[in-house]
Amino acid sequence: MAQGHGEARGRTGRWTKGILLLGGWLTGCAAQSPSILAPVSPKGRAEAELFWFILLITAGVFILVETLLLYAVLRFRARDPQAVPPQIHGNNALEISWTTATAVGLAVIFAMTWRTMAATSQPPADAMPVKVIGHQWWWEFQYPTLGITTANELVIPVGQPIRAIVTSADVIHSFWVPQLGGKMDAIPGRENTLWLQADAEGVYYGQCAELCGISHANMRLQVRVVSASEFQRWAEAQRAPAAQPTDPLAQQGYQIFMSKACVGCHTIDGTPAQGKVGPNLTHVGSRTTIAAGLLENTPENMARWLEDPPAVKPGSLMPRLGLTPDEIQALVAFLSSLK
Ligand code: HEC
Ligand SMILES: [Cu+2]
Repeated sequence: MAQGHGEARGRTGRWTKGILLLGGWLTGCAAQSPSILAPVSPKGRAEAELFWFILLITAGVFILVETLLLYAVLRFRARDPQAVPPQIHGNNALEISWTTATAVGLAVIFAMTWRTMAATSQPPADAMPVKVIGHQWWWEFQYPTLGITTANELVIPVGQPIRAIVTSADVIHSFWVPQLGGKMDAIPGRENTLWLQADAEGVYYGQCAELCGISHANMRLQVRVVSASEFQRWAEAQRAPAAQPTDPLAQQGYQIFMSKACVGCHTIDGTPAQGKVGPNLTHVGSRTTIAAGLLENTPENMARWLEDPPAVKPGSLMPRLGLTPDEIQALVAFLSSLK
């Protein structure tokens, strides 16, 4: 008796623990990771609401159908295996009513989806344009009205609607920042529009969402949402040409940069380097990460990257350039000075 009681308690305990774990996991997902269920934009909110609405309808249908099914199975089960049940055709009234109910349910879902799409597919007219260009395996951001080009970290003012014009320089990518709303394909030769707008300051993580080659999973991005005044300061700093290196090591790094293949692939505004293959490095020192969110932007990581990019990011289109440790040290000093 006592033993049976303990066993039952053990079982309830396991169930409780299981439910708590599941609940914790679900809320954890919603609260911390970049989840579509923790939206911080008008578009993301509309989409999340649609999701919950459809989930509610479909969960209701599921529970109703499963309950009726269980009821029928139990209530009408064969008690005598030999007996042949009555052979009936069916019930026209029932069949017509559940077909109609299903059609009405689907029509409601269709109408709600249509409404959400219509409300979110275009940004407001006063939106600030930003060109989002997918590259294997990094993101380029151009602000045509501000004359700024940067990479992998999109900085926007809080509350400001953005018209993201999404395209690609090579293969098909997909721009996705879950908390700011749905994905948008980045297709070469085509410009797709996406409404971005963030209600709260903070950093929102994104990721390429279309398999685009070997380092697809290493094609991350951040949207850094800042106050209007901070954005103003950031934009002014970004618009300025590159800082002149002052300390001797950084000056040496500048010379190395300008004499190597770097100039063929990278632009540094205000210098002869005007390459367009890789990220614009004019203010690379102001970014918090390098290599599309793979590495924190520290001197050690910059050195690691310059030594052997494909070892950090498989398939990297920046090749290993055979730099000596001294050259790397000087280049790191120069690049870190480009705030
Ligand atoms: C063949 C073209 C090419 C050459 C040459 C090249 N790079 Fe790159 N570089 C790239 C590409 C492409 C990326 C983006 C890699 C990625 O994130 O997938 C990159 C990324 C970088 C980054 C990281 C930037 C960021 O914001 O993530 C730095 C720093 C950099 N290169 C410096 C250099 C230096 C210094 C040289 C010369 C020694 C050089 N590169 C030569 C193509 C090139
Ligand atoms: Cu991609």
